[in-house]
Amino acid sequence: MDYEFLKIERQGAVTILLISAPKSLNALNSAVLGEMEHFVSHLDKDTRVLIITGDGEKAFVAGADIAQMAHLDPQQGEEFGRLGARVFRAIETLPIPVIAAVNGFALGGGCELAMACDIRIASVKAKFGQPEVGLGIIPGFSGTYRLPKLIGQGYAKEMIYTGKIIRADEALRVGLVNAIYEPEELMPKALEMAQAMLSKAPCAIALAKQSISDGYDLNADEAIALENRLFGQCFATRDQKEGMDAFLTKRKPDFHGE
Ligand code: CO8
Repeated sequence: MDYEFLKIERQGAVTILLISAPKSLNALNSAVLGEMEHFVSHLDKDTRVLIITGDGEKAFVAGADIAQMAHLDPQQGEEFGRLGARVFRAIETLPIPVIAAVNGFALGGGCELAMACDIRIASVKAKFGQPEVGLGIIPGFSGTYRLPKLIGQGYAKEMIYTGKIIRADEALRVGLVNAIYEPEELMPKALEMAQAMLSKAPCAIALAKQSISDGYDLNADEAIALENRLFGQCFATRDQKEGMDAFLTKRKPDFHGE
């Protein structure tokens, strides 16, 4: 499918998804979200790491599209929120690592998109925030759920109640991003991280992701039981046989994600 608002680049087993709606700083309307939903559900099986970034120098994603939201009624608002939440959840539950390379404004739905990714790295020029209350709405693409989990309730509530916009160094300090880089270094660093993941066993990464993500909301006994079960599943994979044989025979493993 040809996309109007998405650009897709391939670098080996790494796919780079650029959100590209330049007239509105890559704001997410239902057309952009619809394309994202299609892209995620048709992501080819050869992709082993997905990097999401914003097209252009200024914005990752400047939020949900305010012009589209302005005239929604309560039911339409709920439906729009559901659409975004569904797309972001599909990204979050992909069985591969997803890295957000936050190149500029990540506001509202943009910050929420970054939070649905496994890992966030950012340009020093990036800015983050949940400014929704200034528009008379609340974060609607799962931000009230994910932000407190990532940075704790106290600071999440401060950000959401004040709508304040924080700089990249503050996002790093509070743990919203893993690292910040000069703008020109952002994509090379994202690709470097992706390469490190590509050298490891895809099955193991997928199971680790499932254990971390699904285990997070369980109690300790349930989370540990889940890990036990997924750990056991590793031994049903060829990747495990290959990884351990390679170690014992002192050679580099050749993983196939099987
Ligand atoms: N929606 C629609 N258009 C946008 C958005 C947006 N979120 N952000 C920017 N634009 C447009 C501007 O209107 C402008 O268009 P035009 O050139 O036609 O006037 C163009 O992009 C460029 O923007 P600016 O001229 O404003 O650029 P500045 O450099 O002056 O400012 C900012 C950049 C600070 C990013 C500014 O554009 C801004 O504040 N944008 C809005 C940020 C925001 O409030 N985002 C949160 C939106 S709400 C949200 O995301 C809720 C998610 C959950 C939804 C649940 C559904 C029910």
